[in-house]
Amino acid sequence: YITKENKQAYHYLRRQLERLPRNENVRVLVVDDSISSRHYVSALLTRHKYQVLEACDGIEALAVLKDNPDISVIITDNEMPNMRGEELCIEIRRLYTDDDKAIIGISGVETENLSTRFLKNGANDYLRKPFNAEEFYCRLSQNVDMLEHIQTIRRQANTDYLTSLPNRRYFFDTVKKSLKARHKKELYGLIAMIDIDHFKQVNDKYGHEGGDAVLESIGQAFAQFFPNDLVARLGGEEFAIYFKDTVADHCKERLECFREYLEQSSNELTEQRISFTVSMGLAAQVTTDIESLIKQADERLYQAKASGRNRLVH
Ligand code: GH3
Ligand code: MG
Ligand code: MG
Ligand code: MG
Ligand code: MG
Repeated sequence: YITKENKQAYHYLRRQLERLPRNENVRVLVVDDSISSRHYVSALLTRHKYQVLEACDGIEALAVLKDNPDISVIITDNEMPNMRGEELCIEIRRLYTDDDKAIIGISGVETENLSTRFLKNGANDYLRKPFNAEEFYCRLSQNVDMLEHIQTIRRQANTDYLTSLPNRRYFFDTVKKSLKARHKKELYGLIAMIDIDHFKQVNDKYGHEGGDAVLESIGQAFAQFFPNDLVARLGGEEFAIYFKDTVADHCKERLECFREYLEQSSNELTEQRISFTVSMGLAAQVTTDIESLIKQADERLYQAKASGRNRLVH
């Protein structure tokens, strides 16, 4: 018959089974100088389908991390030659953001306050050897869940919900960094501002859903025409492109090509076959100041509007 305990065990096992397919995408690095402990932990991980990498000390661990940036969890012993696990934690936290990797410390030798030191140095969790396999799986999957939640929230914070394009926040953060690098090499920063023409009329004629469909479809068209550049929805029906590695002349041609494509075929993008055009302003400056580039692009966009719309001013 079903007791409370075996009901809990049943639910636990079901949850673990549901996790197995997901675990296949989780890479775990096991760091331990003892071959037998390392293999024991690796075997536990493999049994639950995690992808396992191994290192015999902190130095090797840092090299493996460098070669495999997608490792998300590090399980480390403490007593090891060259570098102790608690020191490895400090190094990992210095090199990688704490929402990128989780660290679980393990040790059989419980020196004073070791668990506290591990946690203070940036570990997320600590297990004492010998440990219980179920507890190990629970702590590991909780840490993986936490990383995934943070990544989801970060992705959502940087993405426009309607078009799935990067949003204003992501655009400004990324472009500011990139402008610094381009400025050092004395290269132009290039930004285009794009605004849909008479978009209010689209909403008036086709309703808000029609307007939304246009925004979604232009988002996809942007992604196709400018796959290697940063295209963002800055707000409303206004978009910006930051050109990563190119010269002003190429940008002009490609923007012109995009404008022509919309003029001729925008109606193919939506079910309601809504035609629309865009106006664009392109700015080019050797600068680290994103505001000044945006201002120039905006002024040129305004000129494009004032001189009849459906055109690029550069
Ligand atoms: P112009 O050619 O001068 O740019 O004219 P316009 O009508 O495009 O510009 P205006 O700034 O007057 O109007 C922009 C409109 O975009 C008003 C607003 O209701 C609409 N809009 C902004 N965001 C959204 C959205 O997310 N969905 C929909 N459907 N409409 C939006
Ligand atoms: Mg050891
Ligand atoms: Mg507009
Ligand atoms: Mg307007
Ligand atoms: Mg506008």
